[in-house]
Amino acid sequence: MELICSLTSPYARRVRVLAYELDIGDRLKIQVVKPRESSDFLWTINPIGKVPTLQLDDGSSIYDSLTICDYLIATYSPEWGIKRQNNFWEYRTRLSMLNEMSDAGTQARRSLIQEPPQQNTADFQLGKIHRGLAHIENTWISMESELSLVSIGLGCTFDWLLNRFPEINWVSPYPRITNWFNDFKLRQSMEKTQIPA
Ligand SMILES: N[C@@H](CCC(=O)N[C@@H](CS)C(=O)NCC(=O)O)C(=O)O
Repeated sequence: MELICSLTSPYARRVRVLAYELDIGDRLKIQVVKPRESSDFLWTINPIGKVPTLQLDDGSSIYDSLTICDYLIATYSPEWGIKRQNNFWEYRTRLSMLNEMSDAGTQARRSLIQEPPQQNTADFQLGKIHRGLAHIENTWISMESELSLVSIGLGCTFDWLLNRFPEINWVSPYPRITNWFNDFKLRQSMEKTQIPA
């Protein structure tokens, strides 16, 4: 199976991190593309043309990132998933919120690189991310003890924010997330999938 992805995408990184955590990293071939410059190819395997897209050996495709993660867990380590889903709806809601935060970050970046930069639009989107992080900081009780798609998603999203918006202080307003992340980023799965400089 082959993961069509970009090495900077927080959505793709969560799939790559999960693959290492499931100990199937070596079975996942990686094909790096730039989604907006690879439409002819991407559209043949995913009509939406986004990464990550997982192409299976039989030629079929699976997307988006959460569906790919569910597929990898169900196929290679169903127990891994079950143990980590005590409250299924809370778990899915957290995953959705992390997706929305990455979506908001993408929108904010697009607004900021416009000429002239669309600061108000960016601020509106960045507000969603800050509210999301504040919510996590204050209510995700089990963050420090958990290894799940949620913690993998948070690690990938937080690192992506640190990289994409270095001018924003993500650290001091969220000390608990920062402390947790400073440990989490040392996991082999995170180190092997670091965002390229
Ligand atoms: N919900 C999707 C989002 C994926 C996504 O937005 N990927 C970006 C790269 S980070 C992309 O492919 N953008 C190209 C486009 O918007 O057409 C997922 O979780 O996989």
